[in-house]
Amino acid sequence: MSYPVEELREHYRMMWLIREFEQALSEQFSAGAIGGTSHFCIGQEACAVGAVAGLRGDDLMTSNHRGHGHFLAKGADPGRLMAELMGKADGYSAGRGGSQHMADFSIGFLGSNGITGGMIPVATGAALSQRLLGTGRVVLCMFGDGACAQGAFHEGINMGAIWRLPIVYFIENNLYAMSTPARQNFNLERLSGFADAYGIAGASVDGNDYFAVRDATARAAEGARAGAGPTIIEALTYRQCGHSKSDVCEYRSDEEEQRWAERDPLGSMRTRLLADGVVDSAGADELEREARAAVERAVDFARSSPAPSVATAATGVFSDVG
Ligand SMILES: Cc1ncc(C[n+]2csc(CCOP(=O)(O)OP(=O)(O)O)c2C)c(N)n1
Ligand SMILES: [Mg+2]
Repeated sequence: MSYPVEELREHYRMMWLIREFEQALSEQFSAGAIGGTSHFCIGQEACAVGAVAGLRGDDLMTSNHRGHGHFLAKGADPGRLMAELMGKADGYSAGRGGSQHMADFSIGFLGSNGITGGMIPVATGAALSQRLLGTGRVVLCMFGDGACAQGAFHEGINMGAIWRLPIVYFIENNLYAMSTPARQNFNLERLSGFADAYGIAGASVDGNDYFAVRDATARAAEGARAGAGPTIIEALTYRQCGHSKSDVCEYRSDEEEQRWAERDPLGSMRTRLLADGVVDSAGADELEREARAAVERAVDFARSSPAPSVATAATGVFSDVG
């Protein structure tokens, strides 16, 4: 499929913004501005941006523990996200949710969740609600290969399939669940093969290729919107970082990491956009600069945001201290 030039430029900028955001976040951890841990999506930017690009603007989305890129691609404000990660009052969840509990219903982002596979039943329920309300909206449900070994995956997808719900189940197969290789976790070569078991459509695509991801997601979303039911998309990708901040990836070989670094999604997107005349080299540099500047502004905003006041400690949480 061919896409408007302005959109492609914007999406290239967004892929860079996500990369720069994660790198800035890592620096903020090192500087002591953020405690705890986080899961970066460096290397998986084409999945986030390509999948969201395959949706209609008012479609819905759910995410997982590796969700900053998903949220930004769906339209989150980088400053408010960074503030959330720093535990500040201007954060999306007033600093209470942090990295794995982000949500903004106003942009159709229903939430992320640290429970592996935890959002699959939630997303399936959201798709049922859209069907009942007759909104014409589709739900994009993003999760990792590891989630496919969870009961929630099988129960959720079976329901989505029997009710032909408007949902796209999107597996970011980055080849590992923590240190466990997908080939040890599953007796299937391709995780889209699960689709056969539930009688729905399935496709495996190059998850480092924005265009392959966008085409597949658009096809699945439009099919779901038209009543054809769910699709399982498996996007093959690689996290160019540890599982979480403290992981030094002893279970991966240098050769494997090098091979995937050569297939960096940002590099191949740039090459493709130059080859197609969407941008020239100076134009691509400018988009990269803009992304960097946007992340610098986000960090400044978050650092100057106030800490939540003690008086609000009991608001916006489930348990009542009173
Ligand atoms: C129910 C549950 N079991 C175990 C964990 C611990 N855990 C956190 S992330 C993770 C691996 C997830 O792998 P995958 O779904 O492939 O996502 P990736 O981290 O590769 O993006 C596990 C097992 C958890 N959070 N929830
Ligand atoms: Mg994984």
